[in-house]
Amino acid sequence: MYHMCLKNFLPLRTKSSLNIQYNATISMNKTKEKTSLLDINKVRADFPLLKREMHDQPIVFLDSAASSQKPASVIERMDYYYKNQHANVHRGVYQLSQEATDAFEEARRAVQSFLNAASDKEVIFTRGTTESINLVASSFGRKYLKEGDEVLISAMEHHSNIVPWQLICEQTGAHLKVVPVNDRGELIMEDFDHLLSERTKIVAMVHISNALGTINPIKTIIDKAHAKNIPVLIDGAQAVPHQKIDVQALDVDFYVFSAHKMLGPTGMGVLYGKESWLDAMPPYHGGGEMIKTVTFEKTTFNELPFKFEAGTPDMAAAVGLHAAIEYMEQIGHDAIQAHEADLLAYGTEKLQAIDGLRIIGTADKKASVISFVVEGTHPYDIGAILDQQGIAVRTGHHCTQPLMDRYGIPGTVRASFALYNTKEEIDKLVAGVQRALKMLL
Ligand code: C6P
Repeated sequence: MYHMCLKNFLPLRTKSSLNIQYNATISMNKTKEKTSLLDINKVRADFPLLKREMHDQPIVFLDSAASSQKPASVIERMDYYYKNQHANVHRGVYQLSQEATDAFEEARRAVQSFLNAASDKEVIFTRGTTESINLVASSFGRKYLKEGDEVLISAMEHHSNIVPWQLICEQTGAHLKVVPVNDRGELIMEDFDHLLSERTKIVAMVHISNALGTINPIKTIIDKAHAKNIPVLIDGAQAVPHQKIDVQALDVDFYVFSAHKMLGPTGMGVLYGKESWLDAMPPYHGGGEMIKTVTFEKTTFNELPFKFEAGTPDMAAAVGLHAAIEYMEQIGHDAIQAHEADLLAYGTEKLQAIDGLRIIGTADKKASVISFVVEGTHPYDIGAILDQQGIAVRTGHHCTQPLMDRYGIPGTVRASFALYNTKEEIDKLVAGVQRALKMLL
């Protein structure tokens, strides 16, 4: 499976012969019993950054939807990689390169298992959700889109799931169609049904909205699209940190996410794609690693997944993502989900009790994101005053400008909760907002 020339030289090597001993934290974690309840003090102790102070107060980090903090096991794993395992992958005949390659490919298999993908060929490493979507839009679009075809997205998409499709539509003459959302921030499924037509060549929808927290009915969307032989891409950037994803049970064609929102490193993302689609699609970037043979007349391409991984990949980030997966699985998806649901219910109750505060996004099914506006104030001012109290929230349009236009607002204040947040932190947020409103109104 590795680079052609390597195959001829390397002896088969078992994992145990690598004798990797980096991970005191990870192996300790592996032996711990999985518990259904999350031990919040232990979890917090795993995240070095949470010990920081901000403006002379313990930091209250409520911006994990933008990027989560990292447990020590992820940081240490990457440190170990650079100190002990680094060499370029798939290229060297020497032992160190093979060790780096093994660590990198083990990370791919960890992602395969994390998503329950049928094969590791279906796991493409990218720089993040944005690059994964650009890859599909460009590669799928160049092959399958033509004048008059349609790409179906929704009104709650992140710019990353709008702009790449606009670019390919401009090049091919295809059109972008948009499923609207209701006042609560839910997709209007009757409109989805009407917009899904024989002209639709691909559906691209967000699993969980970063701005509203809405959890979309993606299984229904996939089934309805498949009933008309239309493939579906799901933007899972905000879903993987919060819930178990099973790409085979979903029968999804493409599922994309970023490592940095799920406790892993920045600059690393995943494109899951069904092998049949990835096989049929042309390469995205050209360069080293993605080729089989090159002459000035013609290039033939490498097999999956390497066909889509041009150039030297980010090996340290891949092993960091592997460590993040191990950490999340050790805590357990059920425990993470239960903890975050508790925080969401608590935060919603407390925040909506504040006079004049309006939550944007009140869907029945929500993840741990609370976006809000307060009559007579600008989100930026609230965010800046919260920052002075050591509370980090995101303010603005959250890269969903069309969605903000839909609600007639310039942006929101967004608090997003992760497995390491507490109700005490939500109390601080509520007190902080009240203090801000006293100053602003
Ligand atoms: N949303 C937020 O604060 P990248 O930047 O490629 O890792 O992820 C892009 C992206 C795509 N889809 C969704 C649903 C997202 O939430 C994001 C990133 C961050 O909400 C930064 S804008």
